[in-house]
Amino acid sequence: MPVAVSDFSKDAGYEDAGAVFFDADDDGDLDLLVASGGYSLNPQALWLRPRLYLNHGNGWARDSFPDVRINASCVTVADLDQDGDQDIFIGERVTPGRFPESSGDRIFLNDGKGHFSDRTTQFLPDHATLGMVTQASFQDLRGDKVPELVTVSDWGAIQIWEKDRQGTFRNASEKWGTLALTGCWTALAPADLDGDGDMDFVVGNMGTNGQWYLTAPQGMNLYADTHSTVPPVPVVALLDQGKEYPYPSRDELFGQMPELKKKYPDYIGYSKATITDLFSPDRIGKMNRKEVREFRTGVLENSGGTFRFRALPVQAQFAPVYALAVADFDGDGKLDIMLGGNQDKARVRLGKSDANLLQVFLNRGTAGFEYMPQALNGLFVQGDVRSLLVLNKGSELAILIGRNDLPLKTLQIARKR
Ligand SMILES: [Ca+2]
Ligand SMILES: [Ca+2]
Ligand SMILES: [Ca+2]
Ligand SMILES: [Ca+2]
Repeated sequence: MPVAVSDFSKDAGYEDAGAVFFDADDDGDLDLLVASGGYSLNPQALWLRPRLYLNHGNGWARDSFPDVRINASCVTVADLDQDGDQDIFIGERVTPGRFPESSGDRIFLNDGKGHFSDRTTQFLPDHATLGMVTQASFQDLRGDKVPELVTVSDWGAIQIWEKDRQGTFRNASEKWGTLALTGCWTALAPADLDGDGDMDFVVGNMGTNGQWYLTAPQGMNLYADTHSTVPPVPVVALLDQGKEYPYPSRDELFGQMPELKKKYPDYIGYSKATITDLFSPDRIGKMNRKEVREFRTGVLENSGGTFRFRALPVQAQFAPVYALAVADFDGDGKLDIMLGGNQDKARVRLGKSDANLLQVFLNRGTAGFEYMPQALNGLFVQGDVRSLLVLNKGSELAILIGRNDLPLKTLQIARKR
């Protein structure tokens, strides 16, 4: 079947951040929604518009979609109003130019024919508290056929949102035990990992092989004045024995906040300064504060209404994870985990991460996940992996690997029996 690509080609200039195939117009074929991003763009830029492409059998054509601008990170669909058609959630990574601010997440309802309307204020009025969303998934965690919204975020918690009686999504993270799981979460993959019938998740994080963790394994906070119109200056504070020390050097910070120069005329004074020395309680109280207490990539195990976090083995923590895949790689009937990641373009002081050549962790049941040595898994995939997709082909698995600025790579894995 020939597929016309003209509308796709026309839109090739977008920086796509998330996409999903689903039957938007209920005609039995899959349509495509694509959301894009761009941190340095004007928040009203046309490049931040999500696009709906309808499948017309012999080709694809861009169709109408609400005219919104989102610096998107992810797109996911589910029937949110139980009327039989698929509705949409688009997560926003961060407001363009205003890290760590983010409030652009949206919910769109389907009228059954592929016409969508922005219903965020009705279904998700508290969406600004989702934080800097990186991935989202709708899953029925309570077994009542009504999906819950699960999100992970950068500098924030793993969040679970349940619908209340009025049909509005409300934050239920405390009940589910994920409120304190703050991290620089990058990836989320739902799967029933222990085979007990309920949904568990793999969650990707920055790992423990970075300068931040090595300096401050207890965690860190992030402060920024986001209430004014000037671009915020985010300040990372590293925790040490209950005190918070600014991560930026004196020159780095004072380059952005010259008013502090008078207070700390020399380096020695600055080296002992804590966040509460730098900023008044009044100013701190008004700041947007975020935190990270968990650096590790791991598994969220669903145990009847609460989630328990279990970190994956130390090898999983060698590099930041940006892509997850779950499949039975060794053919023993239990779901295993593949991790991809790395970060080549990092700030000089933080250094680049390239320790992940694609890793496999085999499911050993109650014994947890076991690292499969690189020499045995046969994988040697370099680069910044940003997406992993596993296609089941009987006795073989095909793995599609999306990397930054590199061509798509495909691997075939023959499952051992
Ligand atoms: Ca369709
Ligand atoms: Ca619906
Ligand atoms: Ca389970
Ligand atoms: Ca397995």
